[in-house]
Parts: sequence; structure tokens; C-alpha cells
Amino acid sequence: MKTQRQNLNDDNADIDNASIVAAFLGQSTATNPKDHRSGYIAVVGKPNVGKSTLVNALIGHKVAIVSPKPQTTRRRILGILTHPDAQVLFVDTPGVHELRHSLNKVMMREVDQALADSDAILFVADVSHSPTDDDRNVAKRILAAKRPIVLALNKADTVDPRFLVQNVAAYEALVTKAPADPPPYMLTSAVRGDNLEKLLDMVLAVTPLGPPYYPPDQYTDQTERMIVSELIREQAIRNLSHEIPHAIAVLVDEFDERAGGAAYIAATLYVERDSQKGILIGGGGQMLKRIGAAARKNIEAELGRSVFLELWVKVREQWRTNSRTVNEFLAIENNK
Ligand SMILES: Nc1nc2c(ncn2[C@@H]2O[C@H](COP(=O)(O)OP(=O)(O)OP(=O)(O)O)[C@@H](O)[C@H]2O)c(=O)[nH]1
Ligand SMILES: [Mg+2]
Repeated sequence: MKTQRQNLNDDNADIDNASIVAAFLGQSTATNPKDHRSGYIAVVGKPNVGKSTLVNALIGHKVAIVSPKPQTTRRRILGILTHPDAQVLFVDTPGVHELRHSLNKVMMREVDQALADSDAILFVADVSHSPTDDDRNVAKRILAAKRPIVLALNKADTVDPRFLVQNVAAYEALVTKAPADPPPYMLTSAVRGDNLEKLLDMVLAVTPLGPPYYPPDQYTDQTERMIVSELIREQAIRNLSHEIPHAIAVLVDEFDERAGGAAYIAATLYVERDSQKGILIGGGGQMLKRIGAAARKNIEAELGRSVFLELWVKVREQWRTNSRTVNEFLAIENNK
């Protein structure tokens, strides 16, 4: 009986030794490693359309935090999907919105950088309503990048069937001059998981040929500290209302090992004003306790071990208007 390696050699004399070793290591099991695809897919859209939910659902891991409030994602977040014959590098981005603070400018720079570095673009829109000026602005940016575009018409589970056809046509018109065959869009529900396989097939079709860039078991580029600070910020956003979520930044100060494989984590939540600090802590520390308890549960699930979580609150006045603080708080380096 032939071994797998002999089969590979017999069936395709072109396969070089490096490819066979890569396949053996699990880096690529493509029938022909030369057909392997890999590339960066910028996931772009206006705030709150479900970009992060979609990336998490496609990857099968929580790589980006999600909330019902806009402007949840603040920086580029890599979600890595490794298939036998492809590695798709989804780059989740902040929702495109008007500039105000330094924070918003840095967020938009993250979007521009993701577009510039991309091989193709996954444009995400909310199909439950017709395109707004914000969607048109997103489309303009995306078209300017001159990359292949796949359009995810998300939240299809919430669309009123009476408006479906006209909404779909209006979004399609943002990216194509004439209706194309096959159409460049897919109706999706990131929360229900509807049509995600079909969407992925469309993404794979625009992913260029290339070798895998990351080990097969890696699904994000974020450090544990980044993941932890984001999971804390997620609970702060979810538990607080009005403008406060936008004014919060979270930094992990300590991440130590404890007996029995547990982790001790101390983090600081920064706000801009004393009044916000009071609300974040809450009467008798109730609000901070609630945020901490929920965040700890998620952190434990993510890290797979027990966690002692200690949270602190500090005021850093006007941090969102200071580009140095913004870069520090968002853990962004090399921004001009
Ligand atoms: N019904 C429904 N809700 C969805 C769907 N996808 C996302 N959501 C919800 O929409 C809200 C926003 O989701 P996010 O994934 O945070 O959206 P985003 O585009 O990443 O938002 P920003 O990071 O702020 O730009 C959350 O409450 C999600 O649960 C969907 O397909 N259907
Ligand atoms: Mg997001």
C-alpha cells in the first residue's frame, strides 16, 4: 500500500519538498499546495452593522467584542480562519463615522490602513434599512481602495420582507454599476449563522493564491492582555448608557500566575471626568462589581482557567483628544 507521501509524489511531480513538509506539519493539506489561498480581507462598514459579530461567527471564536452600541471596535483586530486549503485573514475594523476626537481620527486611520493592506474587502451593511449617507460614505472609501468587494447584507433576520428586494438592490448599486452575475452580495445573519458558508465561499473566491502566514491553531494576533482589556471594556459598554462607554479605556496593569494555574489580573478603567468615575463605580461600588463579575466569567471562559480580577477606576481628563494617550490606550504603535 502506498503512503500518503508517495501518493502526493506520484500524483503531482511539481510538489516540492517544502510543500510536503508544510502539509505534514498541518500548515496546508491542499491537494496541491500551489492552489493554497491566503490573504487579508478588510471587514468594513458603518458602526453597529455586525462586523465583529460576523468575524467571530466566521472564525468560530470570539476575537472581537460586540455590543448593541455603535463604535465598539476601536482598532484593527485580526481573525484568522485556517482551512485545509486556505487561510483567510479577516481584519475587523472600527465602524466608519465622522471625525471628532483624536480617538475617532485614530479609529478611521485604522480603517484606512486595513483597506490599504487588504487583498479584498468584505463590506458589511445592515439590510434591515435602506442605505444611509453613512453607508454611501463607506462605499466611497471602499471603491477608492480598488479591491475585489464582497457585500454582506447582514441582519437579514430582522428585515421586513416587504422592503427586502428594494434594500438589496439599493446596497448592490453602491458597489456595482449594473446588476452582476453572480451577484456580489450575500444576505446573512451573523447572530443566527445564516448563509455564512456561502459568504465564506464568496470571500475565498477573491482571496489570492499564497501560503499560510500563521500556525493553524492561531485565531487572532491579540495578546492575552489585549483580549482581557477588551472583555472588560465590553462589559463596561454593555452596563453603562449614554456617552460613558465612548469615554472608557481599559488597560491591564498586572497579569500574574497564581497557585493552581489561576491568573491574577489587575486592570484600570479610565474615564474623562469625575462624574463619569462616580457612575462607573456606582453606589456602594455596585456597577463596578457587576462589570467585574461579568467580565471575569468571560475572561475565564476565554483563558480556560480561574481568574482573580481586580478593577480600578481613574480619571484621565480629555484622553480622547490627546493622540498620545489614544495610541497608548488603544495599544496602537507606529501611528504617525
Ligand atoms: N438581529 C441581528 N443582530 C445582529 C446581527 N449581527 C450583529 N447583530 C447585533 O448588532 C449589534 C452590533 O454588533 P457588532 O458586531 O458589535 O457591530 P459592529 O459593526 O462590529 O459595530 P462597531 O464595532 O461599533 O462598528 C450587536 O447587538 C449584535 O448582537 C444579525 O445578523 N442580526
Ligand atoms: Mg465591531
